[in-house]
Amino acid sequence: MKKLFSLGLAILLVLSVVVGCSSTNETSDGGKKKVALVFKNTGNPYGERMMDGFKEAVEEVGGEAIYKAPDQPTAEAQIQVIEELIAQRVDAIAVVANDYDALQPSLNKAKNRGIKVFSVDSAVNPESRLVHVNQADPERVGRIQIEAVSEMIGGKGEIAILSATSQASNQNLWIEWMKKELEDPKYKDIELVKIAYGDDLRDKSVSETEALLKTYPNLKAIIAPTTVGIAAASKVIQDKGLQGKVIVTGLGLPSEMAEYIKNGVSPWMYLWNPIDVGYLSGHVAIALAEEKITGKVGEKLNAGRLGEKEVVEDGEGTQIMLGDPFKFDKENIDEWKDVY
Ligand code: RAM
Repeated sequence: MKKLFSLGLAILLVLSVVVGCSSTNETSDGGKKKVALVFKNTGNPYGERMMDGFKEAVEEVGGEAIYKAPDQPTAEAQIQVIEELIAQRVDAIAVVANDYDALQPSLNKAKNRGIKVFSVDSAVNPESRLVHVNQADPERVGRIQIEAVSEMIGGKGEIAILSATSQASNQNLWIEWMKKELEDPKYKDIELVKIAYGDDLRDKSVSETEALLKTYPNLKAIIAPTTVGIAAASKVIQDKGLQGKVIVTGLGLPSEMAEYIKNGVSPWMYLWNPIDVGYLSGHVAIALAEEKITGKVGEKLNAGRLGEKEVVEDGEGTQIMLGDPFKFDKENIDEWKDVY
């Protein structure tokens, strides 16, 4: 009896050690927490910089970071990637969504298997996510691009938008706010003639820009709220010697835009730090996987070098906000072009 008792005690001791090991950044089988970032598509340096930050944060707290992106920026392609991650039994999935609603069945499947799912940069609907990691206030992002373009063209003339895909939820939300800003009578002489979609593919963004120039010979400016689009549009304008005639602005990576900011193809543009967007989501992924947060309003997490971050309201859902969009112009572009 005494022997049996001490055997039981020994088993209990071993068990408590195993459970103890699993309390930080490790799964119940003793491995590290595996968390994945799913970007829109391959070949976009913005996504690569996001992954740099994601990996940095996840490794800082002892987890394992996985980066995935389909070849094409479609919901179908992302669903396939999510299915693979479910089979791999990852602990959390952060998705930069190619569609607001279409990922819901596969994200819910992941949720039902105990995987913590959330969106970052480009949101999914609140039913499909625990929280959204937002780079900046969408209203501000939309409105400043219209304010900028108006100043650049003297408040008068035809403008066009060159976006990413027609389903991209981040670009679509920013465009909604651009249209709202345009309703102000002070923009009565500005006409938005077309919204074109370059699908965040370099070649398609180039050919869509060329088509805009051909169809609208009086075009005064192109707003591209996508890093791929703004670089492609700027290249076309420069190659055709149209700088000063057709202005380009929007959201761009300093590393890809420095040349065009300096030579005036794009007088100025905006963005946030994509490394920090990834870094914040890495911390969110681990905090969710460890059940330190659940995505409810008022919860706080330690986001490493970004300090403490709080879950706040976002319409029907919740979000964690990174900060404000940043303006890049001739004065400061050199400081940033080697950073991202
Ligand atoms: C592209 C992507 C990304 C967006 C940036 C501004 O790289 O569409 O989702 O946030 O542009």
